[in-house]
Amino acid sequence: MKIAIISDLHLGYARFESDSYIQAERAVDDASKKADIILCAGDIFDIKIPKLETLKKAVEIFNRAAVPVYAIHGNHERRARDMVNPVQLLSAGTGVKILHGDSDVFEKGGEIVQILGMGSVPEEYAEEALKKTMERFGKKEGAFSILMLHQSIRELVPGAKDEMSIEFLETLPFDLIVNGHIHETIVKLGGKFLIPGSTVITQLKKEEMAKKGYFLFDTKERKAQFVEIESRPFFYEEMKFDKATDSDVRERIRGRVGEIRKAHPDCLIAIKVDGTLKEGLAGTDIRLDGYENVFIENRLDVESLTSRLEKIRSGREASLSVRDLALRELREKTAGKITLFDGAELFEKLVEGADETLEYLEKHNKKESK
Ligand SMILES: [Mn+2]
Repeated sequence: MKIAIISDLHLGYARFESDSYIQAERAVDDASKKADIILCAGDIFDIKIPKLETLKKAVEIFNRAAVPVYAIHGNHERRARDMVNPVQLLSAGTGVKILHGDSDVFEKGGEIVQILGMGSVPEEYAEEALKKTMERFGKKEGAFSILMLHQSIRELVPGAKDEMSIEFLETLPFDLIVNGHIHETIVKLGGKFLIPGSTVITQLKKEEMAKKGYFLFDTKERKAQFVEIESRPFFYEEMKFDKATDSDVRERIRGRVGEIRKAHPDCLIAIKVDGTLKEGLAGTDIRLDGYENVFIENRLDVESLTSRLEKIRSGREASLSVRDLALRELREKTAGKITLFDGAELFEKLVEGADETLEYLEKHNKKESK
């Protein structure tokens, strides 16, 4: 039997809304031609309460599926126990079957597969919830058993602690475990644990340059094949600058965007700009807007921001007040630039009052003209 595993369609994802529909439709259409059943591992919708237009699109896409579809809800669709989530609504309007804490059996040509699903639960309860679900699960003799989840995985997500672990999953009595949530394509446990990744770009991260698609698992061969779907090309670039000006940055971006666009006119581009700017320029001074489908992460000037924070910290250690810190900063900034008066002194006089300020300036003016 052939089983298609699709995940994280994120229908209605606002930034790339039409991509979310088109690419999900391609995955479901293609899978329904090649597979006997389709498993949808959560985050079919991008938000808990989608627009009616998104729901309509979802119904249209899943009504085209020529084979049974089994789904669970993801964290993007998870709602309180007595509330309706959008996957339930989709299920009511199509043939999609929901398997939250529940299993179902599908039989074809004498071969039986049994699928147990558990929709997204808070990560810290995931292993417990799955153990409870397993207690209720009546495993069918002779069936090829599949577990479908939508959870984060300790070994795969940096900084994860309380998440479900692959080590734990390995101990479970399933022939295949499929998972959503993680938007990258991942294969573990010698091909027994599969994460197809999302069908649409959502994070604009370097890893998302990888092709989008779904898994097609063959129960006879016990092997999965990743089936690519046509998706909008995505490029991730990093640019490093050293004492750059506004136009240095903008020209380099324009040049590179032009190059990429020549071969891929409608692609998405993410650029991380990093490094230092010419003295006096702050990262926020650089105008980086005005490009369509180019997403720029501006990390310019971070060094000086770090050193500024360092200054505040060392000032705090010397137990200077915020006012003293500001005055010290002002004195340093104006040093050598203003000769007529001392910047910090003038500030103090301004705080005292207009008369005091004028008196101060007059005094210094006389000194200067001498
Ligand atoms: Mn997701």
